[in-house]
Amino acid sequence: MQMTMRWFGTGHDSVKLEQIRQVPGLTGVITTLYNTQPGEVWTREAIAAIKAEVEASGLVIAGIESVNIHDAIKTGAPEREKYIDNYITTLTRLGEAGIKLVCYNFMPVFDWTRTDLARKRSDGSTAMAYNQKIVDTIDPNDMSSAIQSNSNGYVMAGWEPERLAHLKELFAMYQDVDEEKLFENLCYFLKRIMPTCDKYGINMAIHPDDPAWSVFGLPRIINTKEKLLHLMRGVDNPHNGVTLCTGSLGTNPKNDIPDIIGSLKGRIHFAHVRNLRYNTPDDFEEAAHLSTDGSMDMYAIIKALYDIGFNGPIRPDHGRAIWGEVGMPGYGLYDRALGATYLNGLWEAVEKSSRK
Ligand code: DNO
Repeated sequence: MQMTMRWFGTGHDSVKLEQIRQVPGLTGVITTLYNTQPGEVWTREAIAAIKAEVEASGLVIAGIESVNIHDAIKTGAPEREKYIDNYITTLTRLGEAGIKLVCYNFMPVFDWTRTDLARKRSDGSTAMAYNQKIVDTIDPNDMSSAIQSNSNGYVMAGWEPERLAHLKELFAMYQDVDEEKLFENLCYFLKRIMPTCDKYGINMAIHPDDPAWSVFGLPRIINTKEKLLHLMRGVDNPHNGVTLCTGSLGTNPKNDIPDIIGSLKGRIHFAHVRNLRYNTPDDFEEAAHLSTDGSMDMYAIIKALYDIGFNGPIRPDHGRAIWGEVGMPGYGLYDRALGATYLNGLWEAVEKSSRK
């Protein structure tokens, strides 16, 4: 595996490449062109510029998170052809630049959802949290503005104000899209882009729904082992793969993550590894990466990845805000650096004990 950290780009992130470079064992970043909108073609110049900036710091771009998918593709609207062509052009340019991993999601309207970006924990840190009872009563517009105004001045990935200013229209677009239709549209999109992925060796890695169930009545299709395998079979090409996100799949305690990993050999192209704590069936909060701080067995997760021969990029995921750091919620340096170090330690232990 290759240990990496997400970096949003100069001007969009409180963390600097030089700081990331000093985290032991960290060799790459996962980034994006944060100023682009879903559906837009990425320019060769912008790709070359961010690549040069990352490489000048001694790191590499290990993958893109995300090249976002336009809602016309998700809803199967007639304009999807144009947007799929644009996506193919972006993939071609990334492939030409030697970038071979693209993380994306197929969640309607919202990407990940949290009801609290800074819930106080007993150790004085703050972490992001989710409460279903709040989601059941809140207006989606209010949630969107709460996220935007509580993010310490950063634009949270997936909550871009330009797109969410049109929430009403977005919801209307999905009126006739059920889970089956959404799945068909996803397969249609993947089948159209696979020849380009084959040509450049690009691994597409779908990010699971977060949380792993439908919110605000919108369909969601990537949240259990069965659904992941259904998609792997639906477009049976090794470049159609998964971002194994423990914090997303793990929101549903019925998802056995080591078992899911074992069932996806050869199709996990990227791993987001973090822990969370279930408080009640309706409520969870993000924990430190350490197994005993949350509800997941991180050793079993790393061992399962090792056992299937996972060799792609891995990154610590959302961290708590600790030691007074103020950054984008979930994406400060300190707790993610602790997370990377812990995951590296688990990996070394699993690797050495498996060799015997
Ligand atoms: C949240 C992230 C997601 C993820 C996208 C991938 O912090 O895990 O926003 O990047 O779903 O497209």
